[in-house]
Amino acid sequence: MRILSGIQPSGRLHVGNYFGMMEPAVRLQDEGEAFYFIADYHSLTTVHDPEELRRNVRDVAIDFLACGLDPARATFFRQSDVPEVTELSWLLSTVTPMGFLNRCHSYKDKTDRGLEATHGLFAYPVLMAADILIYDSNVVPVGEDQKQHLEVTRDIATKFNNRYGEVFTIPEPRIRDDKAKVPGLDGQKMSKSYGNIIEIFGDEKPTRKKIMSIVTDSTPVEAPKDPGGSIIIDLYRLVAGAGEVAAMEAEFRAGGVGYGDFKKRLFEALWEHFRPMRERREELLAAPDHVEGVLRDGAGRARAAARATLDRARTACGIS
Ligand code: AQP
Repeated sequence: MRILSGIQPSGRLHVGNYFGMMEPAVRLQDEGEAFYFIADYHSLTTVHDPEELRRNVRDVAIDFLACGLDPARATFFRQSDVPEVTELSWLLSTVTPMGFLNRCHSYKDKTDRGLEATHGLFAYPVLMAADILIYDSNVVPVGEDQKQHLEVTRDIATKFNNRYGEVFTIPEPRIRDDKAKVPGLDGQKMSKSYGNIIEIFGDEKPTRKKIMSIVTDSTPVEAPKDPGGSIIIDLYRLVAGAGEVAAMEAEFRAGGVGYGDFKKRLFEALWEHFRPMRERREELLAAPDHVEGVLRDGAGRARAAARATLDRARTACGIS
């Protein structure tokens, strides 16, 4: 089984990225042949400062390795080290009806939020389809927000196969039931562009401050509180055991404890959860050559796999 997933170097990684994609990706390393990449071509739609992009790529590499990506088991690489993917993206674009892209809500969401309406942003799902199909991927672990793009990938692959023969494997999304849409500080999906993120590797004081700023209602300390739909409980569930969550829910219902105390407990649990990863990250920060070597090795392996699929696609459509 081939597993594929990518992450954009468009800023600091957050708790939503971790539980939606990185943690399942790390777990899947043991179940098949995993290919994980840093989507730097994609992030050009939002990051326009070359120095910032280079820094983000390095940070994402270190952070993903710190979170458990094992380069001995998974192929880890920069998207742009496999330029074959851009050629495949063009081949796929020639079978992609405009309707497939017009129905993607992420383009509209992003342009509504002020992002420039470029062709790259509009055609993003085609490059994403190439990313997935070029590695003959069977399974793609992603958060809920990527579900529609996965459907587009499947539709594009089917279109190409119908026109030119069975060239591509049709991939399946792997979306977690419980952690596919991690809420941010304001209750919307945790997202860099909403300014509501908790960084995985933020410093202690600002992280604590952010958690203390989680939006709650104004129920007084002594009054019972509704645990259903509480952002605090939803985040606590990611890092606490079932017993601890049940205990916090019971305290919500009983009253007598303020939101501030629950937030402190949430901070402690989150901080502890990421402690071993923070320690590993410190080691990686001191070994930039090792990290660069991991990406270089990964690119070599990824490129060989990509070349084989691209050649198959070229031959199928008459480009030799
Ligand atoms: N809140 C989330 N809950 C669960 N999964 C999430 N992912 C992102 N946010 C959540 C998943 O993380 C993976 C990598 O995401 P990306 O690099 O494509 O970035 P993104 O989805 O664009 O993340 P942001 O923060 O929401 O960025 P902006 O604001 O730029 O759009 C994906 O699998 C994604 O599902």
